[in-house]
Amino acid sequence: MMIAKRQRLILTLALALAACGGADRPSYDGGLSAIDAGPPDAGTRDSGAAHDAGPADTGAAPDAGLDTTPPWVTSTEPTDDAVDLASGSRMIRIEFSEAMDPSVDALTARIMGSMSGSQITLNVSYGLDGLSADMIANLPAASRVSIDLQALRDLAGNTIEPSSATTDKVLNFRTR
Ligand SMILES: [Ca+2]
Ligand SMILES: [Ca+2]
Repeated sequence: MMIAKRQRLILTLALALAACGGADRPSYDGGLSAIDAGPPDAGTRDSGAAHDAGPADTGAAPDAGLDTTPPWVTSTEPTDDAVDLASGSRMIRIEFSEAMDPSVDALTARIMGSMSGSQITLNVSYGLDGLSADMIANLPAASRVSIDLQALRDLAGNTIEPSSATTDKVLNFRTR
């Protein structure tokens, strides 16, 4: 009687353990022989981490998948639509919601007014964290300047979306 009861208990434990070890068990990483502790997902396996919805990689860390969130501009200096700015050499700074692709290293400024219709190329220099971009522009007097920001993109290649800092994705200002 006691033995039969014990066997039933063992069987129940074995069934419970089998139910625990399903698709959620961490798997070995093919690249670095480390256990991938990340949650499994519906993505495609690659040669790196086992549970990975993103592009092929060789890292051991689980991959959160492709970044499809567009970055946006959080602030600019000067602010969009600023007027009455001093002419001459000036630092322009743009700050972003996430790190940006530093390979986009030039923007075009269109200038209307005293130098009507001219364009200048601005060399873009990013902060170490990629969250800010600086450029120096030599601004003519009595001009309207517009810098199109649509070439900028995050590290996954998403272009910027409108934000309160730049509703039209173009930084505009005027010099006196
Ligand atoms: Ca993004
Ligand atoms: Ca604007």
